[in-house]
Amino acid sequence: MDNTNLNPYYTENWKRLQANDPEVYQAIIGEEKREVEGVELIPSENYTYPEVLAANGSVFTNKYAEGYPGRRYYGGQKYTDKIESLAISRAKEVFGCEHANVQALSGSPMNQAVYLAFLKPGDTVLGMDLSHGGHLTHGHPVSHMGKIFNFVRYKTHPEKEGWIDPEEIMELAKKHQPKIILCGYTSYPRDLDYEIFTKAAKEVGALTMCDMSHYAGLVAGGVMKNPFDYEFDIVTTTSHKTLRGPRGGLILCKAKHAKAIDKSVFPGLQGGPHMQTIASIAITLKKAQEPAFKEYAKQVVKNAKTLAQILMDNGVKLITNGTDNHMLVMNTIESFDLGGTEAEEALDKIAITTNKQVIPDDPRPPLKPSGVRLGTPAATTRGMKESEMEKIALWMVDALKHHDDDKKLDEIKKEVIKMCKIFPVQGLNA
Ligand code: DSN
Repeated sequence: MDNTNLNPYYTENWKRLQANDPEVYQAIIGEEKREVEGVELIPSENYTYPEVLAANGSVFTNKYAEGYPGRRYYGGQKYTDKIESLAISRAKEVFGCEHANVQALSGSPMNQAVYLAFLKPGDTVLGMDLSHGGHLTHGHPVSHMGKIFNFVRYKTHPEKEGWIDPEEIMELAKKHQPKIILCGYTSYPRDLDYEIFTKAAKEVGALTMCDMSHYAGLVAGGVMKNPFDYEFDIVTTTSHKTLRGPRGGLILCKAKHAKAIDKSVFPGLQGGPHMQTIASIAITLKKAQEPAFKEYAKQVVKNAKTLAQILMDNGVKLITNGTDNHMLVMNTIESFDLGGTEAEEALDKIAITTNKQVIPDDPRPPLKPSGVRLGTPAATTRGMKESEMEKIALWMVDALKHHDDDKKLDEIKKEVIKMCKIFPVQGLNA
């Protein structure tokens, strides 16, 4: 096929959007400017590849493809089959697993599909408590999954510097006899000892499941442990965090679980897969195999460790006193006598975007928690390294100490914006 006409066509589409719906167009341009102007430190966010932006806005949006490659309920699947098969084989190569389902619409349906594949209502799952690092879909009582299934929660332990306690996992497993033992997290700054979970699962005959959404890119880049090296049954991950892909979900598993997982995703839970996302996932997984991605993953961790060290040198209290991954959880009450919401707002004022975060057993409510969560994937994507992390840490400490001083915050913001100009984001306009 001759692709030479594609570019003018897509440029023309942007012009049409600008002319026909200027409100939406301006919001997109505004968001692009916001993302480039300041430092993005939300650990679950990243700048995706320009190739992914192209594929995500492509004609695959038009196509229904219910079913799986070679077994669809609609005609016209020559190209959808090609890209879904590519995404599946690349996922298996990147993560060393026997089966991959790439159709989950995002993180929540991805985890729901796993529970619904293997559990009956009322069955027990052992997962991490949300304030200690778990996710809503790991069975928080407000989630539908938390109502349908019986989630028992393990915690982290202050007397062990905030780490998971292996004995607690084994005790809870023996006591509650879960069908699934789940690990993985959204706000725990450490790598996991997967044997803790596989041993407990073996003892009680449970399946092992890991939600590595936050750090899948670091697993792909070889800087964090891969749960499949520990014989995990099922591993889930979103594709848009450290992996840098589109907003989607992957369910990876042993071959013996393939049928149950595929049936659970479709027709069990979802209808037509988002083929534009699947095309983008295929692109992302090709990139994840390039040597540059290994360098990226290494730098994400180096940057997080540097950010953590400079913050701690300046009196900041971090959960577990450091990080092994891309993420830091700062106790802002203890460090600055400032709630997480107020800290997030002060950092917004200096063009550093973070998110307020509950800390383990937080006495404060989720919208007014005691901490802030930080991460280095996006800043690393735009080329920032240790020396920029040092500057960012010192600006943050200064801003949080002087959070009431708008003039001071404005001065820092100018410095932040000046630094960001040196690090353009590939494919985005400044
Ligand atoms: N909302 C994501 C995060 O920020 O960690 C998890 O789904």
